[in-house]
Amino acid sequence: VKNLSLLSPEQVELAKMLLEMGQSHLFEHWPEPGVDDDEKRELFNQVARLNSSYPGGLPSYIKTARELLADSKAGKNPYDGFMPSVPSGENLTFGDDAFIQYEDAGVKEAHKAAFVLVAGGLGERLGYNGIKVALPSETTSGACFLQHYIESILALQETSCRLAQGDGPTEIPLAIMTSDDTHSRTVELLESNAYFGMKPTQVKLLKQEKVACLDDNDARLAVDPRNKYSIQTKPHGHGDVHSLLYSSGVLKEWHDAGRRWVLFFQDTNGLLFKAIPSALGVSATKGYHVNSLAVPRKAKEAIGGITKLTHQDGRTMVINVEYNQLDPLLRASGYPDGDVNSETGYSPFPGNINQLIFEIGPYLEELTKTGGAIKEFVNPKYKDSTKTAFKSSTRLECMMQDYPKTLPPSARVGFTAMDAWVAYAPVKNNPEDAAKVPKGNPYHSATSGEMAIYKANSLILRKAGVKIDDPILQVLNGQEVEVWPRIVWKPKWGLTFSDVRSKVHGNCSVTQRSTMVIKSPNCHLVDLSLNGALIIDSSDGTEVEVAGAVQNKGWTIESVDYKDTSVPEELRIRGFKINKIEQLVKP
Ligand code: UGB
Repeated sequence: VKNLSLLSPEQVELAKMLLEMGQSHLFEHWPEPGVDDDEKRELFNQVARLNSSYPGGLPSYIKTARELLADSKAGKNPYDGFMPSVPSGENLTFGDDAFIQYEDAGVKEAHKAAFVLVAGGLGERLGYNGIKVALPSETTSGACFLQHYIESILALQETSCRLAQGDGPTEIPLAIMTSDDTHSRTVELLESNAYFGMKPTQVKLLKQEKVACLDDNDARLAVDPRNKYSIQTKPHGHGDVHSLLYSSGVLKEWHDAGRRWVLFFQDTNGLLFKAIPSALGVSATKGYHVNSLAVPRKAKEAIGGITKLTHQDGRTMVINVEYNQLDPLLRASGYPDGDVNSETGYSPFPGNINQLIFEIGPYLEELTKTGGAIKEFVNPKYKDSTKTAFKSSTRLECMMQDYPKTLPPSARVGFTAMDAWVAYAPVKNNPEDAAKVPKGNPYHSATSGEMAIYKANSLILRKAGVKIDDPILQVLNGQEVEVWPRIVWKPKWGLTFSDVRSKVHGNCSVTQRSTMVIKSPNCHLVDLSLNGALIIDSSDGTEVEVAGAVQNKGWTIESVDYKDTSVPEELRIRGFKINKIEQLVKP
């Protein structure tokens, strides 16, 4: 009480709220006024931040935490009463007629879209010291993920706006969710690279705040072990993106500007934009309010499964069930073997890749009701079976793909499934963990993420009529991967399959040892026979024709050990580096 005199009227109100919410331990042992006064006020500054950044404030956070902790103690299953089944969705095959039609529809629609990159995670599983969006998506061109994403959005923008002929929005905005762990390094990356060609005003950064940690089942807020005048905090998860888009007013701004779609994506998937146009076309054609991109998923693979859940009371929803929950849910629902591969070699539940497309109108309407609050969960590690004490403090968490959980059954929620080779190759696992992945399951490492880009580009060119040699198998950082020719192109050259097909002519061929980098948006390959390295580099729009035989020593792949600290970390984690021995540069 004596310390109250140190506080502003607003801070006094916060102190009362904390008392009412059973949080007096945060200040009841404080020394007399005159000792650590600034630190005491700082605690209340932190309380104010924690209170304002959570929908419903701290009282709501503490109340939800008590409920979820009680459920967890009682061993309540969040899926109680629900029966899982395989949902139906749109299955696309890259390059066939339906795919091309959806791509065309998606590209037309894209100028009415806005993109949201969730990049607040540190990527603990990868263990990389920098931010993940700064990692090269592949080391042949060296373009980092953020550059690749921005150039892909700009390519979409250019084509889509040209088709729209001034009808509707003329720019595609990008919002990036950051956190204290990633914010300043993301700003630095953008600023030191002139926003990779985007207008700075086109990019909005939304920083997520961490949430308070909890010490016990009564949801007593945890005092930071390093500072008794501070509450310990941890990340709340990517689900924060919804409340941030709402509270910042960004979503409303997009809606008012006539935008129709918002597309969410993750920090390290170099294939994603090959799948975006067609998936957006599916959303527009089918009128999906929520569309999740999915890929075939190996049973027990560490990605969520898209599942139809039917409750005893008749409610149904199509939702991601996280990988650690799908197997127990199936076992409890009459599938004694749990999550197992079917005769196709894959789990019947498509894998969620957390690429989500929402229609803005219904999304904004829903957020106006919920403030963007997403169903949360808690995952305390208990000391013993009495479940009364935790090994370390816990916190509430939320996931962006849980958004449909609060939607009425009338909402149109679907998914679009595509082969993984064209849609999903994230960089999430460190070399050691990747090398332990069961044979046949994807590694999701920097090695596999890069090799997947070469494979996808090679297969796309094959479909466009180029003769591409088969890959060789190589073991890099303990992972056996297919090494295809290192073919990469700028998004402006080959945004869609139709674009690629229109730029390949006659009998072209590429050997496995070859490298091809296409930087020119308007380059045509005519009867090209490549055995070596070829760089086509004129960034203006002039037409370049590359024809005939190209033969040189080329670029080779040299393996490096991830433990070799003389090699830069971003190369070490992929287990190889590229030796640029000889190349032909055109024009
Ligand atoms: N992220 C944030 O922006 N803020 C946070 O607080 C946390 C993360 P992870 P996760 O695609 O394989 C998801 O850690 O959560 C960003 C799906 O839940 O890489 O383990 C972070 O920067 C799962 O269903 O993934 O698993 C990154 O961009 C499955 O689809 C993104 O959120 C899985 O991804 C994902 O964070 C997958």
